[in-house]
Amino acid sequence: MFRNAIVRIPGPSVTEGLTTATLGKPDYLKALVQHAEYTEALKKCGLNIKVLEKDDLHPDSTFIEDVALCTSEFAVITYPGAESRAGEINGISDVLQEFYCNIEEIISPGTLEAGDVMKAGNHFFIGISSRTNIPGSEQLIKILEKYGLTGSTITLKEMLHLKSGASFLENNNMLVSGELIYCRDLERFNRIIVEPDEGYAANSLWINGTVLVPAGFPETVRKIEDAGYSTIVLDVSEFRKVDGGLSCLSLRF
Ligand code: CIR
Repeated sequence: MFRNAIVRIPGPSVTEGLTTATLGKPDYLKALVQHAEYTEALKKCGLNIKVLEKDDLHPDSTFIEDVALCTSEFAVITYPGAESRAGEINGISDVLQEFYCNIEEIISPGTLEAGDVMKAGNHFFIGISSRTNIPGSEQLIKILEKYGLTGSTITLKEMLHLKSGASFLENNNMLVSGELIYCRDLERFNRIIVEPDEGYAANSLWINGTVLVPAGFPETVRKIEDAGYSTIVLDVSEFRKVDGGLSCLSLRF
């Protein structure tokens, strides 16, 4: 169960966030409204929310998931692989100290963005991507092992982050899409396949028994509900324009 979440309000520069999408620029005011609705949904799921002020120097800073891995016992400050995102970690340590005694960090030459880290029980899958490298993954696995946990890597060819294409929904259920559908390492889970035309919805978010799903993907909502979950559908269209999904918008622990 999660108790807390940390979110960061997007700044106007979110319109300049890194992207591979061709959906146009985000509308800032709409992004603010969608962010507020997202935060409300987390509250509805029972989480206490810490809201961080905008960091307009860093266009992608609202995607706070990438700069830290938060577990029940410890947190890890990451080392973002995207150069423009490196400065986002400044100040994160102070925030995490309010919640954690044990704070670890990834250091250069390791790079790691926590959008590439998917927890499934006591095991953590780490995507090797354009943002997360082998040294970063090795550092994280060592940290995990120090706390009695395990980690392993999955090499990505197409996805931005591992969780762009897979989401663990607890109870051994996992949403998978695209290149991850036939991934051997994920075969032991009950895989719920997200069809190509709904691929964005593979980044859905389990919070204490409820699954947040992006708006516009009815087939995936149906599959998640058929698996026994209640869902909350949220419009995150403005974040999608800069490759952001539901998980990226918060740290949960
Ligand atoms: C980026 O490219 O870094 C941001 N525009 C989107 C980050 C998405 N984060 C995530 O999937 N965890």
